[in-house]
Amino acid sequence: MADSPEVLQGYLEKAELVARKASEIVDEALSKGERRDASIKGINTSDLVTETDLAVEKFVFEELRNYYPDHKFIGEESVSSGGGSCTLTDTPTWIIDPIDGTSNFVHGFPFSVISIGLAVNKELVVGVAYNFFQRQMYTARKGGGAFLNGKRISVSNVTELNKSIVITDYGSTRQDFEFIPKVEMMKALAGDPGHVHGIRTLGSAVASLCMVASGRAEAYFEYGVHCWDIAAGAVIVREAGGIAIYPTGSELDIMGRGILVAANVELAKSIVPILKHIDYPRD
Ligand code: LIP
Repeated sequence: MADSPEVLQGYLEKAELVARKASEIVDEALSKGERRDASIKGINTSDLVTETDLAVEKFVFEELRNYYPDHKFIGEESVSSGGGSCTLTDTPTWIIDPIDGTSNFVHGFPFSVISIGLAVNKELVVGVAYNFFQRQMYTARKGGGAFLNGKRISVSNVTELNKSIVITDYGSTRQDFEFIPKVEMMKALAGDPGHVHGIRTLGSAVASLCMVASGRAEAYFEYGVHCWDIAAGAVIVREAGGIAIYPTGSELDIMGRGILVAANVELAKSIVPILKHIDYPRD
């Protein structure tokens, strides 16, 4: 019963409501000009956190906990501060990135997303991603299709890599072991052998996934991402007709620190051999 369409639809509607309410916290911070008050939370200046990230995560946790006291929660800021668990069990688990694209938020670059995913029995079943700059609400639940502001979306029908836009990113840690292969992968896609129409970096994994889901880019891949960067967006891509796998071509492992999504199998098959595996510790 836990997976019935009605139950999943109920989860989706609550998550959407909570994301909309949480965006009021962001709007207030933006109106007060607070977005630039960022602290460095990681090993370098590109890994940022703001008071707004923390306030949104707290709000989303509290609201969803009121509805679902028995569910579990994984949130970027709770885990990063050492105060939260990052373990996926069979219990329904909400996986939250309060602001995916924090550096974009700080700069006003309009790709920042409140991201709420849900896994049941370790399977991703609900995704809500709200780009508060662009007022774009992406929603999906397993078996129910994907929507942008209530309108059905679907992936691109391009199957050739050299007619595609591919999104990827540098990530925020940028140590040599990861940075060098990431740049090499971009080179191989933009030049020989890929010759794609374009490589894009948006600074938000969730926004990138939504671009593929809505057919505005053909594929996105990234190593180094965490479960909260990809949980909601993976559901949205799949429900829009795309595929979400691990960059080596195997099944997506949500805790495995990597993702490849593509509009179709043909594109995924062209991209996988060009990618280089980067080994990160699991979430
Ligand atoms: C960011 C991602 C971005 C990725 C960064 C970082 P944050 O999330 O979405 O695309 O490249 O490593 O994880 O930290 O802004 O929530």
